[in-house]
Amino acid sequence: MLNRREIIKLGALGSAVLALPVDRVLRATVGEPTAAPSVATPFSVRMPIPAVLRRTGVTANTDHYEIRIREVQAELVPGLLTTVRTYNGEFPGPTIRAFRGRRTIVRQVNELGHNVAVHLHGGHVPPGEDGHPLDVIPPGGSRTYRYPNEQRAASLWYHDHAHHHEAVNVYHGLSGAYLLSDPDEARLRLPSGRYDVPLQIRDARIEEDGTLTYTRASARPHMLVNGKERPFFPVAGRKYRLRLFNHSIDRYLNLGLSDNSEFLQIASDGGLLTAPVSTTAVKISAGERADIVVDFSRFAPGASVYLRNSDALSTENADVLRFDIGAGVVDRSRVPAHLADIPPLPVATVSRSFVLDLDPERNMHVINGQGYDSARVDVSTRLGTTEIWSIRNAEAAIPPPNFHVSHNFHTHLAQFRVLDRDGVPPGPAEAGLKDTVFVPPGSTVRIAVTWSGYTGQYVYHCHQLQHSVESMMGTIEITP
Ligand SMILES: [Cu+2]
Repeated sequence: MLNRREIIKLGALGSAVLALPVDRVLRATVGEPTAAPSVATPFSVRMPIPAVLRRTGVTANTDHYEIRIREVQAELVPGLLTTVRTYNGEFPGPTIRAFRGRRTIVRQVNELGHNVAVHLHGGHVPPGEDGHPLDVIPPGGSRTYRYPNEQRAASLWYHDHAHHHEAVNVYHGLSGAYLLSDPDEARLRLPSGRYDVPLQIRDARIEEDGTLTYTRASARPHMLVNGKERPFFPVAGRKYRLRLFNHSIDRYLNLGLSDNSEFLQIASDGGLLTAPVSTTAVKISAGERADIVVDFSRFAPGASVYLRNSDALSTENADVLRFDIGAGVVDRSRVPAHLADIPPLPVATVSRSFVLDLDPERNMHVINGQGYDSARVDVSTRLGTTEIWSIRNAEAAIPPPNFHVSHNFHTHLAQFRVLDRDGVPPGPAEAGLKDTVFVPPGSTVRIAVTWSGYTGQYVYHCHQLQHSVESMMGTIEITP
């Protein structure tokens, strides 16, 4: 069920509109968007760091939390109020800090007028705790999710996943960071505490009256970092761990520093890489994460450098965040040459193919010719099986950025390994544990995935969320 504003925005075509790609729908119903609203003086507001959620209870091995999912007005742009959907009134949601070996229990209360489901993206959790698209919290209801936190340290995130609502809900604010740490990572003495900062980056279209408009990617010029339009962030002249999250509903980001200088990538979706990778850019599609370490001591105090998206659309702002460098401070953190061991890949015994394509008759994004049907099991496997999945984007090889024909691929439950892209093994930054992988038009990505830990049904899907809304999603059932 859409709210009134969404129905108006989508041209009052009713629920059938949900089956159509948003770009086509919006072109047909509201025409080409007008020029980008000029709402913001860039870099005029300080970037907030979302508060760490306070526990409501604690036992020997468990941390308890409660979150109320509700609509509030937030100041994404100075002087404008925007109606957003939030976890606990915060945009983005509060950061949940979790620790391997301690359970996290979160009671989620739905105070919105439509269904929600909370998915822990990247989490290795039982099926009943996964926030399955049809396992929803109705309006006025509540649900308690239990996360075992038995996986390695990683920058996970939580976001809405209620089927047909996920794209609009995430776009309107239902996402937050879930930072899982462990003793192996703590021992490394990476930058920590106030020098370990999540940067939750996403696009938006904010009208001159503050309205956040759900529209196609090319009409969303505004870039938010931790809920503010192009903010600035004062940093000390030392090393920072920056956890980059792409919380956009569909665009990818190609992030680097405006002086094109090198930094270190230390982690991907599923946690630390084996070794730091020196690079000038990290590319993350919707839902992916990359942790980087930037040493600001090489800049003079008083200097500034921007975090720049070098694949920005022409309609969009490329510089998303300005770092203002302050005085140098004592820095005892380090980035060791060896970060973590990645478990060896078990021998794969099953191979499967997934073709991501547009069904021209139904004008829907589909996998292997079929749209999502919760009553159908698309893949059945035995617990503990390692499989090679070949994922092909059959759309014509139109070079990105084109968010209509780009896809990516996200598996629930499992962290996988990328084997190759069009036959070429991945670079070191993509050789760690992943839960989401970019699949550009015309390309094939092969992954190896082990289905371990839990039996039951999970989904896999394109994380360009309007595509999963349209039904680019399937069900895997893991049997004993
Ligand atoms: Cu897609």
